[in-house]
This record gives sequence, C-alpha cells and structure tokens, in this order.
Amino acid sequence: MRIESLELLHCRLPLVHPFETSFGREVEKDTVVLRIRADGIEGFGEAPVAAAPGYSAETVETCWSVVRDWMGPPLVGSEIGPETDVGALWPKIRGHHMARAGIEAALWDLRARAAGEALAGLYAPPGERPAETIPAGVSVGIQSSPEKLVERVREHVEAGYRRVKVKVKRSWDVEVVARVREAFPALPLGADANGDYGPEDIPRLRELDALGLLFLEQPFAPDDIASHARLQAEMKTMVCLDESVPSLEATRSALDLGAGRMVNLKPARVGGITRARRVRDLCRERGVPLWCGGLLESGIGRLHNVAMAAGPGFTHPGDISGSKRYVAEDVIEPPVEVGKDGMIRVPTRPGLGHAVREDVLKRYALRRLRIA
Ligand code: OSB
Ligand code: MG
Repeated sequence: MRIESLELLHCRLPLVHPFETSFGREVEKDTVVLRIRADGIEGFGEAPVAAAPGYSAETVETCWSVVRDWMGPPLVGSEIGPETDVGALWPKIRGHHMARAGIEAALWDLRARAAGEALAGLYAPPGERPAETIPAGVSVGIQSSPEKLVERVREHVEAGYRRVKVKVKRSWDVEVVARVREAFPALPLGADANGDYGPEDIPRLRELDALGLLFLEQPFAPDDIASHARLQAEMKTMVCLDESVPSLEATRSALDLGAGRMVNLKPARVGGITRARRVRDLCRERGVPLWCGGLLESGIGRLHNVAMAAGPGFTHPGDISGSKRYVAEDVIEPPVEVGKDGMIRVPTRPGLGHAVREDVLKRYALRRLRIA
C-alpha cells in the first residue's frame, strides 16, 4: 500500500494522580500520537515522549522535529508491502527511538487492519499464539508520606493487580519499601530508582536485599554498567535494567557483563516493535526474566504494549495497568480494563482492537501537523 499521509498530534492528557519519580513530577502526560493513512485505512501509533527530557533525552519537541524533517518525508508516498521490514526504515538515522517506535507502531496497526488480524498475533513469534489475557501490574510513584504510599499500594492490591512496583530515590527508599513489605508480606514487589544512585550507595542498596523484592530496577545512571554489575554480584535481588538497555546490542552487552538478571522491555525505548521482538527473543533464548514496561502511554501506546506482552517470553507481570489509573478519559473506547482477577483481555479484533476516540484526541490535542 502507498502511504498517503502521516499526521502528528501533540496531546496533553491530565493525569488523575500526579506521577513522581526520582527525575521529576508529572501532572499531565504530554505525548505524540501518530496517524498514518493508506488505501483508505488508518493506523495509530504513539511516541510516548514527555514534555521534559527527564526519563530520556527525547521530548515532544525532538520527536516533532525529527518526524517532520527526517522520518516523515521519505515515508509519505512510499510503498509498504506485507513483506516490508518496517523496523529497517531510516537506516541512517541514529537515536530518536520513541519517535521511530511511534511511526512503526502506526504502520503495524495499519498492516494488521489491512490483513484483518489482531496486533498480538503479529507481535508473537511466527507460529506461536499470544495469550488471551495478561496479568496487570502497576508502577506507583513517590507519595507525600509512607502511609500514603501503603494506601495507594493497597488500592491496587484490592483491585486485583498482580505485581506492584514502587518508585524510589535517595531520600525515599529502604524505610519506605520496608513499610510496604510489612503491609504486604507476600506481594510480588519491585522498586525502580530511575538511575538516582551512584556506586557509593552500594552498601545502602544492599539493605534492600532483606525485603524480598522481586527486583531493583535501574539503580544507577544509564551508562554506568559497571556499577550495576558490581551491585548484582553482591545482591540476591534481581537487578532489572531499563534506561541502560536502549537497544538489542546494549541488552546483550549488559547481560554478558552481569549488569542485571531481569529486563524491563519497553518497545518505545528500544525503537519500536521490531527491535523489541528481537530483545524478547534474546531474553527468551537465555532464560532471562522479562516483563513489559511502559511510559504512561495513552490507550494507543498501551494497546500496542498489551499486544506485545501477550506473546511468549514475558515471564512476569509488567507495568501495564488499566486506563483509569492514569486518565479519566482515554483516547480509546473501551479503555484498557483490569478484571477483578487482575487480568487484562488481549484484543482479538483487527489492529489495535479498540476504537480510537476522535473527540477525545481533538479535545486534548495542542497542535497537529499533517505530512501529505
Ligand atoms: O522508569 O519505568 C519507568 C513512567 C515514565 C517514565 C519511566 C518509567 C515509568 C513508569 C511507569 O514506571 C510505567 C507506566 O505505568 O506506564
Ligand atoms: Mg524504569
């Protein structure tokens, strides 16, 4: 099919709860939705960038400019067939993984709709079937007090969530996590530092070992592979990598160096579904525990993540939660929902499998750009 147009929508979605991490506090989620049209069909993807370069260097502005000037123009007017490797577009563009992932996701949706297939079937390895449901997990941000955190964790446990991750930072860690552990002795629980620590903090981080955590995510800066390896050698708790593994090659290197024993795979971080599938396959071959993370995506990016996480290779519940934990009104209909059993249904209808709400997109779009 011939790509007729590519549209970017910068959306700002109000979050129902502010989300605080070691790198900042978000009260609204800025994101870029991508819509691609071909043969009278539309496909939707999302580049879950943020307003600020806190989690990564990418922002709404970097995504906007690289898509407008570099990725969009060569794509529009080109022919994409069922055999085209959409993960190999723009071989000469380095970085900008979220922008790339957003466009690629829209192409997958387009292709899935054209073929009448659900995304989960396309994302699973050839010949293998995706699960019908996936277990929900949640990432709970830094709160105003430990009591508040325990209360927020309780809400999710009571709603059926199968695994909880709490955000930590240098001034909010061992004592606070211990409080959560005391309240929920058997809960699969992880902690995510988003790189707030340095090698001097290794003795303190080792204290977390007494709390029976499932994992400690990204304690050190993205480039500090050596500290991750040192800590993992001295700790029973699995070190889980996020920011340190932006690609297949980085994942392989980090695993080879013993920098962690678990991987949080975010398709947007690694540059899209094609690359994410390769990271999944690597982890699966090596028996590395793997789960699907997120970046506060709207329903569009969330459904792509659900489809990815439904495939084999994902060994643990990830950060995929119900829409209402983030926004009062999602851009998809129905929203992503978590059943009383803590499971999310994997869509079986073609493409994303849920309708995209044009009215909601329009309400929250701050600007649009169409490359035709
Ligand atoms: O480090 O996993 C992270 C959200 C934004 C940026 C980074 C991270 C997160 C989360 C929440 O932990 C994931 C989600 O709920 O989508
Ligand atoms: Mg993380």
